[in-house]
Amino acid sequence: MDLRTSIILLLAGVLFPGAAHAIEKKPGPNHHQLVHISAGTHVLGDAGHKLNRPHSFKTPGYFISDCETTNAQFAAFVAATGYQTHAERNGWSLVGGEGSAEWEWKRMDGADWKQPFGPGGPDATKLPDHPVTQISGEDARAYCKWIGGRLPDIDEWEVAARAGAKTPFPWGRDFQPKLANTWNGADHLKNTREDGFVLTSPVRTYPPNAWGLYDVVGNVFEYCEGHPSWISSTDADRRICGRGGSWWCSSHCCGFHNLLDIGSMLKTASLPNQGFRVVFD
Ligand SMILES: [Ca+2]
Ligand SMILES: [Ca+2]
Repeated sequence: MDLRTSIILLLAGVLFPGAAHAIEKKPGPNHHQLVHISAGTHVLGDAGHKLNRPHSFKTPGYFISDCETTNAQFAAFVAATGYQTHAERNGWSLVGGEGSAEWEWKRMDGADWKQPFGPGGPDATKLPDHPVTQISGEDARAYCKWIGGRLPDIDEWEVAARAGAKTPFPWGRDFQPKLANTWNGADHLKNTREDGFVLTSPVRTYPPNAWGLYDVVGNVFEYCEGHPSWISSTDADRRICGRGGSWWCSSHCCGFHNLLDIGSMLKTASLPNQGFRVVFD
């Protein structure tokens, strides 16, 4: 890769007191903007969290995309390779949204990454800066392989998403509905639109974390490699983890829109709230 280094000085201290520092970003392939995560040992998890116990993680360092992979980026992959996603090969996928019961996902014929909610719904080709969705974990891996990267490990994701924070959210201990794209409202029958979006939002809409990563909480769940110890070896073979929650998550349903929770789903399944970001060594 021919990567030119640029320095972006982000006044992160305005949003995250005490966190102001120079953030090094460099352009990667296919218009990715990469944040360098330095070598070091990090303490992750939380003593009060059942699924993500305190543990230390040592890394030699890596680069990670500053935002979720977009429809435009995925379209370039498809144009170059002719790749067909799981949902395209199946001819259907699962959809949900406003007007649904809690946890309700319905089969929709014709739903795929280009039409994440099926024919007549939003057209992803007209939303180039929204995160790509309706791609399976294996589809995401195929994109990463094409571009010379890989998915982040669950701990690599947490190091980058926390950016030094010890709290459940990049901005502190309490959820702030206007700082991330999640589900606003008491249920999925009605969205109160407090954060401005019912479904996905353009990447980089909300303030970044202290290291310049956007949408680590909300917008789309992000596929990660590796599994916590509580996932059985059988499940680990057929499932893939996801982190950070999504536009679909609220405190009443899902609730994984934070820096600590770790979800998982079948690695061949696709959803309209599931995406990924890329890591480069
Ligand atoms: Ca929202
Ligand atoms: Ca996200």
